[in-house]
Amino acid sequence: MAVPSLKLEGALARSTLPSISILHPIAAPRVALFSSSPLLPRKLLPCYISGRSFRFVVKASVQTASEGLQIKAIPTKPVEGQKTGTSGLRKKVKVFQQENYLANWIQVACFKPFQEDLSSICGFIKAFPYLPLSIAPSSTQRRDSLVGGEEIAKFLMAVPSLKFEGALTRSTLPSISILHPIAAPRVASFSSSPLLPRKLLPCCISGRSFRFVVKASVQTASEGLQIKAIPTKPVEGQKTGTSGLRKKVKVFQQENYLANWIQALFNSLPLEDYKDGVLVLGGDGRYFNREAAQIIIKIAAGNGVGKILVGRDGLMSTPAVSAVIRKQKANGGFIMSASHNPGGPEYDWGIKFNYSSGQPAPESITDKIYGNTLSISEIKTADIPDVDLSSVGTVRYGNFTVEVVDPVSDYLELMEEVFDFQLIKDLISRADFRFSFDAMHAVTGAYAKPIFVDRLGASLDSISNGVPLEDFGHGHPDPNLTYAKDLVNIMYAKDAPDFGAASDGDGDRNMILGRGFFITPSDSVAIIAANAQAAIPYFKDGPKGLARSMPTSGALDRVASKLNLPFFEVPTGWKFFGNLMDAGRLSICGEESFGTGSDHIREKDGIWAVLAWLSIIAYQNKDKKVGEKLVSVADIAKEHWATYGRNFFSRYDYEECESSGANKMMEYLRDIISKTKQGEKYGNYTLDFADDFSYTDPVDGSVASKQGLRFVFTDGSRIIYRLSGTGSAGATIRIYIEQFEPDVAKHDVDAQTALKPLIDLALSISKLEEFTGREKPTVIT
Ligand code: VG1
Ligand code: CO
Repeated sequence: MAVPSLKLEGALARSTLPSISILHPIAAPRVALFSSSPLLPRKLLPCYISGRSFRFVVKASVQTASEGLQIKAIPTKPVEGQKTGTSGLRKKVKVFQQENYLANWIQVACFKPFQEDLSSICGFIKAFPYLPLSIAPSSTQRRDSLVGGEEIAKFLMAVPSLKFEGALTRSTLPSISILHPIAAPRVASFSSSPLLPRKLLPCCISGRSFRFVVKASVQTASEGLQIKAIPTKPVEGQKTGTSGLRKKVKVFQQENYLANWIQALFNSLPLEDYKDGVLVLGGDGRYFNREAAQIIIKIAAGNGVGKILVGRDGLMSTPAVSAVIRKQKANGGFIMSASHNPGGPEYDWGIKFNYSSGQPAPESITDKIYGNTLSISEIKTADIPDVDLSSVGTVRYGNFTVEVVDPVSDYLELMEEVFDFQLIKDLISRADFRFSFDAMHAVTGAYAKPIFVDRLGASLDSISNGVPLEDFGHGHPDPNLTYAKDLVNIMYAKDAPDFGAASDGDGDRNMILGRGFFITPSDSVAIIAANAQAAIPYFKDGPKGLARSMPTSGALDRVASKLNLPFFEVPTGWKFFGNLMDAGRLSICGEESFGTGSDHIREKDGIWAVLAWLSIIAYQNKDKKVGEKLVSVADIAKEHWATYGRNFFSRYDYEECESSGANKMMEYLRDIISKTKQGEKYGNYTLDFADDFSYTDPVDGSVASKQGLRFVFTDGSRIIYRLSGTGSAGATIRIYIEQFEPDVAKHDVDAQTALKPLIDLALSISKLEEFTGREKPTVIT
């Protein structure tokens, strides 16, 4: 008070205490004038201390007993003319004052569709920013809304298990949102913040089935955030591979290892791409994610990011991060995952960065990051406490906000737009259809129940390994025939379900199985593309174009040519599809490595693929009566082969070979390729050409070279050799083998049998055993 023209703002609630700040009159000349609002009910008047040169505004809080909530059903009659216009329902105040006029509209517009459609109520709330006026009115012009606010609040309280979160100050009012209890089961508990003194309990009105949490706004001056510059030194080897940076956990645990890479990333981005912007943060739940999340949050704050949206418990699948970036118009996002690589203190960790359309960072950015990791000298980090990620809510430090969000809701909403959920639900609820999903103890565990069980009516026991664990239950969360053994056993057992699927660590891969029948990922994308227009509402106008990674089989090419669609062949890694999608030239694409997806986001999407298959099966069986034989997964595949021919395909993986042997083998093959001539004989095959695949992006002209060694024969058969770019130790050699078979009579042959001559040829050309000492592959797909 002795300081001339100093203003001080504080609050009564525990949650607002950290917000107390001294605002310099020049730096922040105005504080919110709550006390001057004529709309505040008298009993909730803010405390107000005023001196000539000093003012202290204390915000009030509300607390009601939890059992006191009585719900009345009031009979009413319809009133004509309540049609909403361009922006809500507008009438003279006198009209609204008629008995039940407003009440009728609220009941019908908001709560009738509530069971079916949460989005309509959210839309309503967004259109009604002054909703909590009865609690915290803030504007003189809205006096009449005060009545509305009170009435709406009563209706809200009558809706079972609805949670409502609002804020006291004018500036935070538009942020009020209704959180669905399933989509967002918990609201922030401010009281748990260690920063809040006990005596200042948060405001809270609570009913048995309704809770109203009033958050006080935190208005710290930006000066409140302390940024430290920590000196650091470059570390070798932080070059990103096919999909982000992947190393052993122990490597990431070295001092500043992760921090260096994150800072190098900020050093590589244009300032306007993150300053005061929004970034998303999610992960697959693996070991080290908790520590990593705090490091990333602090460095983001230290570099001037405005807001981080984090999945609850740090969880969010790769496709969901992509969806949230797009939906929330974020500048980008981090995914803490080494995907299909195993997790735990002795295993792998990884980090990926996605850009503003949700796509994995292009090589132009990842190359820059790598360059910056070699010259880094300082890490900018904010001096803030670890953020509690265990419940949904918002914390603010100066101009920096961390919002913990439900990892499922935005993603689920998108899936409901893409697919006909009723069609799928009708299939799943049939007594003669059984479904099994294996989340492999990875991130899709968090999505499987809300989507398959709660929304689509699958039984709870159709989900296995549905709880994300830090070490994936000692498993290798890679949905293939070797590592998803549990599901394979279920699907090849005597009384197997009709449909089985699994997803990987971060939820972007999928494996599709029928009863005793494996769908290769190369066939899967082709079958989805061929059926999409009929079975999936998102593609009702037909796909714009199709694409596959180079080693993926040519099954998709045949669909593109039959449907007369633009077609693209890109290098391995999803980042190559994004430009084509942004340019509106590509809708459906896939990789042989169990990745399938579309332009609904910019990542491959495991759950999307499962829903796509369920849609196709549902569509083909929609007129089937109980007792009639259903069209099975195998029927769909065989029918497809009969129409397009079958591309036999197999991949041999030799994991964790000695790097030097593997590199020598690749050099040896490059040397052979440089000497090959068209027309040369390789056993029964005649060489068309051999090369090291190179790709020029048709949108931005960027070139990616050395993307895989190919031997292509005159009958279209191919042998491809690549080194994996996602391993964390040694080298993984992948050999891809493909042969086309037009003759339906030969379609039932086992792929390994059909491809035997070509596989033998692949091993002999490369002298693989000689170079690596490996007699057998680790995984055969
Ligand atoms: C592998 C796959 C590739 C996929 C990549 C990331 O890469 O072959 O198709 O895009 O993993 O998938 P590589 O370089 O190991 O062959 V994921 O689900 O690990 O992010
Ligand atoms: Co993955």
